[in-house]
Amino acid sequence: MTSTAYRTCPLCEAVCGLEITLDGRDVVRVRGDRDDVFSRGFVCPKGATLGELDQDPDRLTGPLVRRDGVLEPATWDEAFAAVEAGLAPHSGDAIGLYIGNPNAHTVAGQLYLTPLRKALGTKNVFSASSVDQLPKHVSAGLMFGDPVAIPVPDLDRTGYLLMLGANPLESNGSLCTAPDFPGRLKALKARGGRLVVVDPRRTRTAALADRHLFIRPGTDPYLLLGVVHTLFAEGLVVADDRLAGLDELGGLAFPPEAMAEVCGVPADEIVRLARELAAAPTAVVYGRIGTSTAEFGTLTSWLVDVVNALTGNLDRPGGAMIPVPPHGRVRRRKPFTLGRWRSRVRGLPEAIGELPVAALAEEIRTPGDGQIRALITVAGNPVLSTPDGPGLDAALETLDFLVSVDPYLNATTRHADVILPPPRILEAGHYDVALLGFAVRRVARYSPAVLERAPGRPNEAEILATLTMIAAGQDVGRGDGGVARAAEVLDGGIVGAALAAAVKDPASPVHGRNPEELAAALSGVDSTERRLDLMLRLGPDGDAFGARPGGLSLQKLRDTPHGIDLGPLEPSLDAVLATASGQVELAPSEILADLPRLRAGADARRGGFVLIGRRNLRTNNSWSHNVGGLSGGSNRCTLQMHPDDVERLGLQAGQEVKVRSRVGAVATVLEPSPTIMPGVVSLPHGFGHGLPGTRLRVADRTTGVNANALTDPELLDAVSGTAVLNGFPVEVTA
Ligand SMILES: Nc1nc2c(c(=O)[nH]1)N[C@H]1C(S)=C(S)[C@@H](COP(=O)(O)OP(=O)(O)OC[C@H]3O[C@@H](n4cnc5c(=O)[nH]c(N)nc54)[C@H](O)[C@@H]3O)O[C@H]1N2
Ligand SMILES: Nc1nc2c(c(=O)[nH]1)N[C@H]1C(S)=C(S)[C@@H](COP(=O)(O)OP(=O)(O)OC[C@H]3O[C@@H](n4cnc5c(=O)[nH]c(N)nc54)[C@H](O)[C@@H]3O)O[C@H]1N2
Ligand code: SF4
Ligand SMILES: [Mo]
Repeated sequence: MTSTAYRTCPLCEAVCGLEITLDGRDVVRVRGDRDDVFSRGFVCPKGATLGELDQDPDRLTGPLVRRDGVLEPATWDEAFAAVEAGLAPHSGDAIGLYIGNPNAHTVAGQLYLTPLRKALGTKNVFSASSVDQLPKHVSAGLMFGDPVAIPVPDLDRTGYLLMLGANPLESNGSLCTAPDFPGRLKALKARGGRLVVVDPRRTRTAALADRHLFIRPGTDPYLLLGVVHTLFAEGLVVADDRLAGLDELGGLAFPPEAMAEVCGVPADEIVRLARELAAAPTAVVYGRIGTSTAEFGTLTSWLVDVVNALTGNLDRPGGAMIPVPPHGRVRRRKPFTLGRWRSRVRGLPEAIGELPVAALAEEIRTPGDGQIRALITVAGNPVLSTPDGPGLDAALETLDFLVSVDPYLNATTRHADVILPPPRILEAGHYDVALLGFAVRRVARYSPAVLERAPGRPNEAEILATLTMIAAGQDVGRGDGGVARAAEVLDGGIVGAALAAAVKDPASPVHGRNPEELAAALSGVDSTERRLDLMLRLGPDGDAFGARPGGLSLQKLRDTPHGIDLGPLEPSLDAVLATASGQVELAPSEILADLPRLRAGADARRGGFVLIGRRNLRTNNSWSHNVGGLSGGSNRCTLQMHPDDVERLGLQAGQEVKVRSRVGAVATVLEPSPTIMPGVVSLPHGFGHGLPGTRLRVADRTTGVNANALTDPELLDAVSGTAVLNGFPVEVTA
């Protein structure tokens, strides 16, 4: 008997609605949900093969525990007992935590890692953010007071989009949740708007643009400083009394002519960009991975929003807007600060509660007080995804204890002493706690679990809640359903505290009501769902437990499987701003302090090759390669190089070349490509499977090398500690 289910795709930030046809527990077809209010039928190859991923026979069906050196199947009780024993000798900073990217796509990752971090009380928290968007958190934190108040381009209404270092036609977008990004860009052009793409490679997105400007990797801040200079020089700055620091910005001298020499974008083009941005009825600058995992990631992330603010496009329709998701934003009481603590070995600054992952290996390797001896990884594969992966690979082997919450036995988890696999994707409910905060429209959607779990199998929320209890030294009696009880105990406490605060808050729609009654009114199949219900009902669109009839609740979202459209983005800056001054800080001293490094860097970038990454529509970082439907065809892990460079070096298409950086070397196949700038080579990340002890039968057979054997843990964006994955020097030889 077949059945149909609707579920949000958890694989990338586009959060498409999927229509899933099942035969019993088998997925027989996945297509885009044409009635989905946000994605309207769009789907990409990854979403279309979600069934294959979900039913991958290599996904672990139960925990593994290492006994006499060998990972063996165990019961959940045995596995948690092994975790308890493995963590027991360690405390404080000796226990590290690594949080991977898929946590942005699960309810468990969003709601249960904060309690785990608190229970661990360690300074040694790391995540994929410091190989990704951390510079944007830091710039938003310093400018707006809140590191998650990240403005997104108002894609559907803007008249002019300047895009730097992003390739949404392959990635489907990031820090800009917009299902069918390609369609939205075409709509922009169809309504007479313009798209300008700045990228060292003529990507598919660049090919769609009205104009594509090649830029030398890592030099975007020079281009944007040239734009800022021009806006001031030509009197194009739009006054706004919410902006602080205009005088300091106006005093920075970065003339386009000098900037052009460094970044390779002609001075007249820089001036033209400034004039077009100022003249367009609405315009927005948007920068992503290529601007963030780069030498001056924070400076560039900051400049993107500086230009948006100076041209009057911050917080206005068609410009850059800070989304308020249906479950609301937590208003910060204290403005963001950077560097509340530092890493032990290199003294790198903390940001948003974590340290740069580029420091993880040395924190494991270097003896002394606070050395990491036990590590927890949750949905991460840092051996393939972070700088000097092979170095980290070796360091993990020296740990006393490693526990990984992960469905796969892969490059990272093969070192684990215990692996705790979450159940199938379709066995968990889904709500985009993180990504709706970056969405280009206000949308609400909940997908209940499609399939039931095997009895006794915990879901990921319960796994993380149990780890939290273990870390806190609390005994919830794990046997006999105690894993579920851990989540209930944790959630009960969180719900109780949230309601107690809400009823005391005169600004809350439930002010003065009885918190026990409200708690009893929450609905859901488990405590996780009740927590979501609470967030929705107290959110800006919520029913406020009856005070706002017709408002959102989890039940209302259950009743509307294709989602509820809440309309376009609305100005939100006044409600969101959390700086001490109450203004937008356009010239934070922590960021300006990096300008001398930028001025010095201008001379350093001459000669030799620099390497950049690239993404492909059929990959998802390091963990899509086990899906047969995505992995066939030609080798995608090639080194792209401009034909002139190929000829100059006397190399041949298809030959094996050696790529060497300061830290390592890989051998890969050369692919001449006119799409890439001379002097630049490109290698994708996420490959390098087939290490001993892994169980990824499809991925282990694919060709491809670990690009992070080349990336250098010493090369960081100085302000945020984010790794330089784009634009670092390499040597290429036959
Ligand atoms: N298919 C697919 N989709 C994905 C992923 C995936 O692995 N595969 N990963 C997901 C994740 S985790 C993320 S964070 C997003 C990322 O989403 P995007 O930011 O769109 O990522 P990329 O496609 O890597 O695009 C980055 C672009 O920056 C360019 N670039 C490199 N260096 C520079 C530079 O110095 N300056 C400028 N201006 N450009 C530069 C590159 O040539 C590339 O075209 O994608 C998500 N979506
Ligand atoms: N050279 C280079 N390196 C890069 C990048 C680059 O552009 N160039 N991009 C960087 C970016 S943007 C990112 S986000 C990082 C990603 O870095 P990571 O998050 O460390 O790595 P992923 O490859 O996304 O691995 C995800 C892991 O989560 C597991 N997993 C999948 N779904 C679930 C789930 O539901 N629950 C749990 N518990 N586990 C799950 C997978 O099996 C896999 O082990 O890589 C970064 N690395
Ligand atoms: S674009 Fe992203 S969210 Fe949409 S189907 Fe593809 S992987 Fe899933
Ligand atoms: Mo990412």
